[in-house]
Amino acid sequence: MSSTIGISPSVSLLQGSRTVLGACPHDCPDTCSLITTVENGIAVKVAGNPAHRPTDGVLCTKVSRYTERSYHPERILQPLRRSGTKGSHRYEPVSWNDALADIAGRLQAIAANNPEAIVPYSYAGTMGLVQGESMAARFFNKMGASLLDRTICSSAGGEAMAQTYGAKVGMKVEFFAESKLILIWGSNSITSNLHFWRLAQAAKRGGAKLICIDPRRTETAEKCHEHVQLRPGTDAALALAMMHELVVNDWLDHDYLAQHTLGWNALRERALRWNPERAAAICGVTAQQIRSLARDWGTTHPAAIRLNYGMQRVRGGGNAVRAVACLPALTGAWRHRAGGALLSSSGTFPVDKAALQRPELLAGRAPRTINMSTIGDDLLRESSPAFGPKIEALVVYNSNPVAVAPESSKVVAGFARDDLFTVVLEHFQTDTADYADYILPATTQLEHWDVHLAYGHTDVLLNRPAIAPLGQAKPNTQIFRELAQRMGFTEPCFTEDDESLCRKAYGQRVDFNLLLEQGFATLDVPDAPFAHGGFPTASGKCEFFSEALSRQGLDGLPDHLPNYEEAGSSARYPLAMISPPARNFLNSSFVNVRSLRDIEGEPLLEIHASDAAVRGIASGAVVRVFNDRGEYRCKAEVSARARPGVVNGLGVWWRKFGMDGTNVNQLTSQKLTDMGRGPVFYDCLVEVQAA
Ligand SMILES: Nc1nc2c(c(=O)[nH]1)N[C@H]1C(S)=C(S)[C@@H](COP(=O)(O)OP(=O)(O)OC[C@H]3O[C@@H](n4cnc5c(=O)[nH]c(N)nc54)[C@H](O)[C@@H]3O)O[C@H]1N2
Ligand SMILES: Nc1nc2c(c(=O)[nH]1)N[C@H]1C(S)=C(S)[C@@H](COP(=O)(O)OP(=O)(O)OC[C@H]3O[C@@H](n4cnc5c(=O)[nH]c(N)nc54)[C@H](O)[C@@H]3O)O[C@H]1N2
Ligand code: SF4
Ligand SMILES: [Mo]
Repeated sequence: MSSTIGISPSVSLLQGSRTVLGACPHDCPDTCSLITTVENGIAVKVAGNPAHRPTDGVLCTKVSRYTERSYHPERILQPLRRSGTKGSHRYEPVSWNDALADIAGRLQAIAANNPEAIVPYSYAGTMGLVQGESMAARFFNKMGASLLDRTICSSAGGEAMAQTYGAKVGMKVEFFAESKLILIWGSNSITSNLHFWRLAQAAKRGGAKLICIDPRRTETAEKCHEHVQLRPGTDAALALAMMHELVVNDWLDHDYLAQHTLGWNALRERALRWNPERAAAICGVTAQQIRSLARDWGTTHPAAIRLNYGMQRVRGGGNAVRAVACLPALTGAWRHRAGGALLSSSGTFPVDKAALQRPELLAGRAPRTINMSTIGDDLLRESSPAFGPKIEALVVYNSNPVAVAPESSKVVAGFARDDLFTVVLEHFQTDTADYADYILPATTQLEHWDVHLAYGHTDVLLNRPAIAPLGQAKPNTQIFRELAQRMGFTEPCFTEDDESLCRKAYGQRVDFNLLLEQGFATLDVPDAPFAHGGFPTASGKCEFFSEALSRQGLDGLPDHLPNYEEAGSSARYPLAMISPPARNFLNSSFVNVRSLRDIEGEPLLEIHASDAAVRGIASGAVVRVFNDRGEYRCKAEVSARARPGVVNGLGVWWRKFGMDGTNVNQLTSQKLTDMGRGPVFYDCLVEVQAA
């Protein structure tokens, strides 16, 4: 290999082209290792790295077309200043100098009065630790701006994991390939966790049974041996009834329970109240299905659960994840390396957040926290002692809240406020950029440094820039560096460069030379992490009973909490709507990539034949989907993917590409989950009419 610094010189010499090792930046569990081929300074191809085991040389359709996104003719390549009313899409080019000077001046004026009136808004448009919360966090910490509670995706499940296992940790993903039973629970792996699906296929070839637990008959559900098509928001009831069966049939690992769990007696008592008939009535499946599922779980070894975030986007989402996460301990599944459960592996990564974010820049201040999931309401709030100052400025990066945040009518009204100063760092003129005072051109992953963790495997990845920044684009870090300078922030940490930030992220805990050489480094994690207990909880045990939850006044044991908007509870809005990801988009990213949008066609609502028939809706008809929060037009597809009483509105389209300039979040609510303060996108009642 010699000193290839992640670039292959042999290729470079022979063909005038070179390859550069990178990492997929998108919010996907798989965090693939990328090989970008560059010819004459232009990236011509992005491929999966065959040397990286989790990637296995394969990328999803979206990222194999990455050059189409990076060189998109509509990339924003110079700073833009608004020249029309908000939302009117009228912008004029402006120099970096003028843009930064004006932005710094505006922020300084607000900060002089109260810096908490300034709010950063960001999520995982890139999961990079450097282009995410490093220089940006330093900048907002120094200013004393409001903090952002980054809840929009996984905080209910994350909190549930923390209160059960102690952190977001679980099985090593590669060993799913050796399991004999896999429950794919609240996850459409083929769409959103493709590399896990390849492992599940390997297990299947080895004789494993695959069972999918999902209200939608997804492409994943179709390819499993069984599909338990429950109602949304009923997973805890199902898990408790499984426990009931494990107890009455004594499919328990008594030794594991005694040594490595906390609260078994109490959980056992609770489970005994959940016979399969009771759960069946709630879940909308048969008691026989539940008995069979429990028998499979209780009698097959090794057995594993791949749960994903789909189940936690409802009121009781945290409880649901906790209930499911308990199951492997009942049967001692953790004893085998191919047994246990995995929601997210991100808690395994020893990231030195403080080195990246420098919380000491807060200098003793404790700014208020804004929850990103209620940005609609919060942008419309006046100053008050409880809330703090009215929000006067928003700086958005790595996120598209106008499209992805719940209850869009409020979000749009908030972003449209004339007295709000909004800066958006973006690649494209997204729905959110439409409301910006300034749009600043950001680099893509092909153009900047970054270092990554993953939530679906346990390898650290390094991303090297493959090409120079396009146009006048700058990395997020550089934009915040230059803003910091104009704000007069003189600490040396505001001049640290990206490569140095990449090194800081893991410090000595990961071999940076190895990252430079091969693009990834595998963390040292035991094959069967909890075979002998040792959970990272205070007790060291799997906590069925959580003292911490109990102290917060919550139930210390997992339980079924009905949805806020429970199916059958409203005559006006009788249908439950879920809005899971579309296969060729990644949240709202890629919606503007023509070839991918063409595959998705139009915004779609899947509806069961019986629900369509009573409403006179034919497949292909344009429908109005509505509730008290709003209305959304899309195309109906009468489809066996929908169960009776549940419609599937596939997400997350850019509003401006929708039929009437809206998307599915027109209908979702800003209520929050039982734990983790997360959004409840899939806890949503609607009615549907032919338009
Ligand atoms: N192609 C593609 N890949 C993606 C994404 C994308 O948008 N597109 N999004 C990425 C992101 S941000 C994330 S967080 C991850 C994971 O994203 P997730 O939101 O977990 O997405 P899915 O894997 O599609 O799993 C959701 C599944 O849960 C089902 N579901 C809905 N409600 C319930 C319920 O109450 N109970 C149960 N059991 N199932 C339910 C849905 O029908 C769907 O099939 O995927 C990432 N990968
Ligand atoms: N109804 C409904 N709504 C949902 C969901 C759902 O299932 N249903 N899923 C939810 C989930 S799980 C999530 S995670 C959120 C996701 O919501 P977001 O985190 O907002 O994700 P994206 O929609 O992908 O938007 C990310 C934006 O970041 C930009 N970006 C990417 N890289 C960079 C960079 O390096 N610099 C800068 N400045 N910008 C960059 C991209 O161009 C893109 O516009 O959506 C949530 N919304
Ligand atoms: S989106 Fe996921 S599957 Fe696709 S390349 Fe990125 S990490 Fe891999
Ligand atoms: Mo997400």
